[in-house]
Amino acid sequence: MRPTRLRLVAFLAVAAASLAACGGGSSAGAGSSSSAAAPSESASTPAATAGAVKEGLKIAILPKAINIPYFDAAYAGAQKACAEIKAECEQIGPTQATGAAQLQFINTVIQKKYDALVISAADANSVVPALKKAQDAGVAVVTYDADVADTSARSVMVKPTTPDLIGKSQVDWISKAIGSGGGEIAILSAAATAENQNAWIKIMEAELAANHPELKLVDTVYGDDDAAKSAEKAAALMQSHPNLKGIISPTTVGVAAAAKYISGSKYKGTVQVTGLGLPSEMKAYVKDGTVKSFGLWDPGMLGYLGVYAAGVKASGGDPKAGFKAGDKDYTVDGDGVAIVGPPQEFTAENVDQFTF
Ligand code: RAM
Repeated sequence: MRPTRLRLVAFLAVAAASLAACGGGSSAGAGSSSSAAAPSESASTPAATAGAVKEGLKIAILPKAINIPYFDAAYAGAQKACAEIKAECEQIGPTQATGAAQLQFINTVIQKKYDALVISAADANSVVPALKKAQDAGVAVVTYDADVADTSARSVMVKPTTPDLIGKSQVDWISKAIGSGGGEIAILSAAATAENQNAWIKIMEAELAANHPELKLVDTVYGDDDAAKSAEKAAALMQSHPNLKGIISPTTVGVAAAAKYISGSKYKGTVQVTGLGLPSEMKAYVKDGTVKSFGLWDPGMLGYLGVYAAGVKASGGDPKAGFKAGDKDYTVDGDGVAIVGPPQEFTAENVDQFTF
């Protein structure tokens, strides 16, 4: 994705509109028309859009882990949606981003008889039986951010944008940052069990092989969405690959940790860092020159749409037929996936314009 003035203007326009829809706060909305990835938001009402949402629903939001600003931003969007549909919303979750740690929270949702669960799966496989148990107990299950491997374990999945665009954009950003000389690069991911990062890595590998002979992917390591572990992995990459020219980190925790480490090291200026980060966490590193550009979408919209889809399901409707969130209708594809909109590229010039 090339940063164009047009794209930024379009993004900001929709962000302003979504901000109004999300009621302000710390969330601006992502989602603009793009030839690369049309968001599934639609101006006209799809014929099959699912109907009304009951009031008074009890909805649990379960991120991969709590204490991650990305998921707090997603929860802010969820809370806004809960206020609009008059639901009782609560974010619950472990401090470590693992499927095993999420299991006890899924069980709590069943025991406490929540009407709906909106979950970002830390492990695409291991949470599936518990989610099916939740569905059998009458809990409406929707995934956001990171999906499960067995799609029958959830109703709708709310994805930020297409994996293809997210993967290719990150390769584009590292390629621009390193320049035509190319060199060795590595990926610093989140958990090896996460569906979202794994899908993006697969696309990055294919894109590198097909279109970037100047870049050589020499390693992929996992920081498990833990800041300290991610920083250690970034440092270890430099030891194992002294000629490394760049790190792509497709996780907000990982990219901030890698940028912080490189920024304070002798590698600043020779090792480029990019990936998926929050403007609020990354602005220091684009301003000090460690990072030339990075990207993301508005996490708030994931929580916002996730709650609406869950609300429809918990009210007896089928969000797979399309659903309304705020004043917009969203279409859902054959895999049950709703897409928010394209990613935004952030640079030193525009990073201050974003509030998440
Ligand atoms: C981290 C999480 C999340 C991912 C973002 C980009 O916060 O791993 O799942 O979508 O990064």
